[in-house]
Amino acid sequence: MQPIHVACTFDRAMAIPALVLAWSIKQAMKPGRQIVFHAIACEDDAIPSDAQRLLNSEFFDFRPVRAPTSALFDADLSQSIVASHATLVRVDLPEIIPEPDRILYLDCDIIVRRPLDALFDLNMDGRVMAASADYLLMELTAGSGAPQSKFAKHVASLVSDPLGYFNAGVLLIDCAKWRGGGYSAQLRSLLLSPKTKFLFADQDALNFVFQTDYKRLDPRWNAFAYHPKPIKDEEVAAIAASCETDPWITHFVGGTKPWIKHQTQTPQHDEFWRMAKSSPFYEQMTRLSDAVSLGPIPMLRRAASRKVAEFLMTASRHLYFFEAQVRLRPDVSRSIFNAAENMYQKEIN
Ligand SMILES: [Mn+2]
Repeated sequence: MQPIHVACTFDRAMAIPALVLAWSIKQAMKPGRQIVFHAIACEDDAIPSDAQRLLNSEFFDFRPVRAPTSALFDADLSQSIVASHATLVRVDLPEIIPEPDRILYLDCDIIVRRPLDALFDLNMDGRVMAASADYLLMELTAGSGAPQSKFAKHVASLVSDPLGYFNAGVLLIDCAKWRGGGYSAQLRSLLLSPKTKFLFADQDALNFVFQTDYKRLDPRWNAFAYHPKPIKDEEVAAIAASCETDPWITHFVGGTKPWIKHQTQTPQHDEFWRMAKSSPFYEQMTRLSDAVSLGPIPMLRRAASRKVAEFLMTASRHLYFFEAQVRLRPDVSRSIFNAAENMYQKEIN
């Protein structure tokens, strides 16, 4: 049986979370199946020198890889809410790691809670890649009468079916088909000279290229740690509930990184810290957390303005219904909603 090949890409800021991710995979796996974890670093000294010794075992092979120089590091990210170039390296994975038939790409803001065999061995129905649809976007675009968010509009401009827009934090790649289709080169050139605004950098580029032509994963393979409440759309509410009670892979999306204290708390934070604590990287993780978190006063200020933004979003929804009732054009609610959304994005990123 071929080994399970997992890869993640990161810079210094995400190296320790990547090691906790590797540790979580090791804890979740049943002995017997070989795991190769390709840790692709964008700086020479990003990975602590003892990581390999601390992680390797009979069934677990931690392989540090230095990302090759790439034109992607010159991509202009000023239009994007993604700050780091390290994430872009994922589009080059099948070229950087030549040997496997399949690669499971995972973001570094993830912990794995299930053996990965069922995901890695999945029947991909001949598709180049598999991913999970962004179910929170379904809530934003569902016909609930809420003012359409900037994010939902952005996605509608990018793909023909917004409900098929996928989150690229968990990607299963058929390497032969990927290489045969020349996708790395295609995505690189899109990212270097975008034809449209890529708010989410390579995730947008991937969606732009594949549209709905991918194998859909069970959402529990990419369960978001945070769900806004209440969720109006019934289908989305059911997905969110299943992700909250039994996430197979937990993804700390957006501003919910457990090691950044001023970001949003989630029900999965405790489990993240239990995992970090059981790993050999706990001290490094707490040091990282202290270094990147705001002190108590700015933290309170942030929490307060997050509440204001959330209040404005809710208020704009009610105003929208009122405007619809009296047949006004829903411009006031929309501008309040957009202002609140901008404010919120600033707070959580
Ligand atoms: Mn992520």
